[in-house]
Amino acid sequence: MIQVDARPDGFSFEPSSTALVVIDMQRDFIEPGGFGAALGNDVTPLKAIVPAVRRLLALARQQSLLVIHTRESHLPDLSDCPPAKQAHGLPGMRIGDQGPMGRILVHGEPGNQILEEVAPLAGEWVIDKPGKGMFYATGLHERLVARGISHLLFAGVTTEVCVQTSMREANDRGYRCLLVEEATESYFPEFKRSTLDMIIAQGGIVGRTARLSALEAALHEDAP
Ligand code: C5J
Repeated sequence: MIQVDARPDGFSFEPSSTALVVIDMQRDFIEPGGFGAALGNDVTPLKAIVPAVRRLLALARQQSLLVIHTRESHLPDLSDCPPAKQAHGLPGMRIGDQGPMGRILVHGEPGNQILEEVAPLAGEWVIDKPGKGMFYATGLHERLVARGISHLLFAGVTTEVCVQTSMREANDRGYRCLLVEEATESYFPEFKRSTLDMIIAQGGIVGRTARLSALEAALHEDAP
């Protein structure tokens, strides 16, 4: 059993029943010249977590954890995008509109791809999700149950939207969750801080958070 020094208290997991979930590390959210930047967001803090996500991926791969990557992604005909979701956002910059890197949040478009630096390897799961959360309309829960996964380590963007939604959905479905603090980011620093605070409040109401170094130390201590 791996024991991680986490907040508000420890997080224990068996690698064989744990998956790393990397949420939406997509060009449109992270690269200058993408959809996120076109909305007026500073993408610099998001780009800055790439080395931490790479370290986390390396660690997970070394330990043979299941690795899952998600993309916020809709079918080209938007049949999987409820009108209420499509109606959100600035006019001309909504899901399916032409953005700076192709149609916004549409499967197969250049901006919808995962950054090369953190790209999935063969055999890793890639989940295209039409929601903010990773369980809505993806069949992921059934796949995780079939695989015997009970614990999830989270990374990715943005902390308060798709990461937090996925973590809450996961906790409701019975998974124990840990968010790796340096491997997640928001366009709004105060939203990231608040999300971490929300997760660990009230005895860790939806999970735990930990520094990447704490996870690395725990896994290396356990190494033969
Ligand atoms: C957003 C996401 N922020 N991946 N998506 O719309 O968090």
